[in-house]
Parts: sequence; structure tokens; C-alpha cells
Amino acid sequence: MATISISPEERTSGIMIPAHVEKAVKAIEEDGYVVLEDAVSLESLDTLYQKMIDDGERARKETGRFRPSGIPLAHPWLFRDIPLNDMVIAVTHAVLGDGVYNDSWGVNWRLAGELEKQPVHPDHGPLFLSMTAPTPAFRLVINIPLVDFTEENGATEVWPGTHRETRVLDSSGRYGDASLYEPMQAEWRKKCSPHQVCIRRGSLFIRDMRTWHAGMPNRSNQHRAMLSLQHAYRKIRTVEGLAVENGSEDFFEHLVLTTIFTHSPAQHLRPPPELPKKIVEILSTEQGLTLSEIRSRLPAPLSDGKIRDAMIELSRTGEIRREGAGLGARWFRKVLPR
Ligand SMILES: O=C(O)CCC(=O)C(=O)O
Repeated sequence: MATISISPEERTSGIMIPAHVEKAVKAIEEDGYVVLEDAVSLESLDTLYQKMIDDGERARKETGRFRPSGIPLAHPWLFRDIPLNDMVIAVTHAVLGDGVYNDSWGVNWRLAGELEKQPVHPDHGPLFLSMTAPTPAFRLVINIPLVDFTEENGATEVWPGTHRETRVLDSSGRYGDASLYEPMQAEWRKKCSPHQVCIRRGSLFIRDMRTWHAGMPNRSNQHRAMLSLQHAYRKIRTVEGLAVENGSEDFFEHLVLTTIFTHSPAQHLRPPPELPKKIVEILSTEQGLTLSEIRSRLPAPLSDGKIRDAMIELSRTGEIRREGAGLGARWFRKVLPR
């Protein structure tokens, strides 16, 4: 695992030494990811984690269950060394070039006692489905743990080198049909030694989105949270945009990194959509349904947009999970700890 220790001088000045940038670029090219150690202040991380835990616990009073919260994209929870971390930007700019932009920001939770391993998957398949040589990276994920990452609490598993896989997993280039994917996994397992990224908080890892990975069981008694930002090459179509609180946009100004916004209300301020419970009920009786099968079982017709919003909300709070991609994806209910 290539690890770069950020020095106090680099952190204070926001300028990463060229040898560190070069090492990071090489690791992303060869392994599909790199760790930057001590790149973020603990104060920023701890304040954010505590706010998200408090929000989740408040929900427990109403619903009886901890509700994993989205990231608060509003003052006073905006910390420059997280979305505008100069060390991260130095690396993503070196890989993706001028015009690099950030259009996605989320949180991956593994709740205390959540014992199911997530299926191993890439977040994006090869860019061109007919190529036999891999293209350079075009989208990078920046994963920032909010707690120390250990084997016990579900540090993410990564599969080094798998960003170079050019075989098409399915038409959308993502998880693919299990019968095709399992032999490929057995093949890669022999040559790439998957391992968990056990790093202290303050450290982060930057991953080519094609690199296979999985959320792991959390056997500890602390909820594990990890921020997930995406930086993309300027000619790649933007997928989301950050839902920041109105009036916070100026905070995101940066000479190198452009942030893309959406105009929906900030995620943590949005009330949960009303439909999800019905979908959870349907998945309690029948697991592994496609979206159209779920739609056909709903008591009243509902627009695809509303169903999609509900699925996003339920995935975000960890109640359901997807296997596969596109219209063929199948949805499962997860058993969550209380
Ligand atoms: O939670 C994790 O460790 C990984 C989750 C993830 O990256 C994903 O769902 O794509």
C-alpha cells in the first residue's frame, strides 16, 4: 500500500513537495489508489463526526433507530481542509489535469454491529467498452475516514490493480452479472492480494473509481463513517453536484478545483421522503427485486423520479443495497443493528 506522510510544513503551507505528488500519481497509476497520511486536521473530522452522530441519535428518539446522516454542507460544518484540501487537489490535478472538478460528496457508513460484507465492486467500469488497454484515470474518489480505520470496524477492502481490468462487466460497465464476475474475482484475488485500508483518522485515500473495493463488517461498538468526494476530468459528464446550503457557495471557490452545485436543498436539511417504508416492506417479503418489479408491487402508481429518490434515501441510510447496475440491478433489504 503506497503511503505518503504529509509533513507539518506541507499541511501548513498547503504545498505538497513535488516528490510526494509524483509518488502519489505513480501509485494511482499502478495500484489504483494511494494513502495520504496526516492530511486533514483531527479537529475538523471530530467536529463533523460528532455532528453526524448527534443527528443520527436524534432520529433514534423518533424512530427507534439510528439514522445514518448525510454530510452537513453548511456553515459551521464546512472545513477547508476537507472539500478543498490542497494536498488532495495537488494529486487529483496532477492526475486529471486543468479543469478538475468536484461534483459529488457523500458518506459511507458501516454501523456498529453491521456484519454483512458489501459485494466487491468498482464504482465505474472501463470508459470505452471495446478497448483492451486501460485508459488513464478519469474519475477519482477521495475517501476520508472520520474514525480510525481498523480490521475490526470495517476498514474498506481494496483490490490493487483492478482499475486496469478492461473486460466489460455489463452494459453499464459496473458490477456485472455475478456468473461473469466471480471467476474474474478468483483470478484477480491470486494476483492482487486484496487488503483492508487500516489508517488513522487524519489520513485519507484517493482511489481510481474503477478499482474494486468493498465495505467490510463492523464488529466494533463504534459507527464507522467515511466521507466520499469525487474529482473528475473536465470532459467527463458531471453526475450529481453538491447540494450545499444557499449562501455557502463562496466557501467552495478555489483556484484549481471547481465545485459543481445542484439547486436542491442541502442533504442534511431535507426531510426523508415518505415512500421508503413501503419499499422496505416489499423487500421484507421478497428479496432481490429489480426496480420494475418493485414498481409493480407498489399499491399506487408512482413516477420513476419519486421511486429513484426513495431508493437513494434508503441506500444512503443503509436499509437496502443493490447488486448489479442499470435496469437489471437487484435490490435487497439489509438487516441493520438498532
Ligand atoms: O463503506 C465502505 O467501506 C466502502 C463503500 C463504498 O465505497 C461503496 O459503496 O461504493
